[in-house]
Amino acid sequence: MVAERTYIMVKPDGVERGLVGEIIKRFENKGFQLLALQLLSPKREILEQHYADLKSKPFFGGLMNYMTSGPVVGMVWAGKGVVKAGRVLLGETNPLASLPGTIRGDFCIDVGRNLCHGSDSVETAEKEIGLWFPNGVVNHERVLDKLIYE
Ligand code: DAT
Ligand code: MG
Repeated sequence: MVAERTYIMVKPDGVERGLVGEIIKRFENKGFQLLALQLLSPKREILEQHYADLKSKPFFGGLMNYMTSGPVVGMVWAGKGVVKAGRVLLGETNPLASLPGTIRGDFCIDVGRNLCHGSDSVETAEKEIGLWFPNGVVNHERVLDKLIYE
């Protein structure tokens, strides 16, 4: 029923700190639908593609070291406006600028340890979903949708 999808990833610090369930819970509570979920230790190559637009940034090396420091949990969430709303749930890139009530606002401090990733546009989301889930995701019409959408 709802076509919009986003790629949400719990970064190594979030996995290590045991915040996977907390982050999933916020997307579930909102009413978004989980379409895919994986725990994996990402290779540099996939991260270089994922963060291709940041390659020239001075923090790129640090970002690569951080993102390869442990396993990540990647997810695909679907729902009306999920790309933008997903980023609202995550908070600002800089956790100190994130309001309480957001994931980054509630659980972290440094931009280089900001716990989670969320796609920044519908186009980017589809690219990221293709990159991280090359075998596709489930396509399931939820019974619950009748209670979430009018
Ligand atoms: P976002 O993750 O909010 O989409 P982004 O795509 O601009 O932000 O950057 C990707 C990640 O790179 C971000 O989550 C953390 C890191 N990063 C961004 N800006 C940074 C900076 N100024 N210093 C250190 N790390 C930074
Ligand atoms: Mg980004």
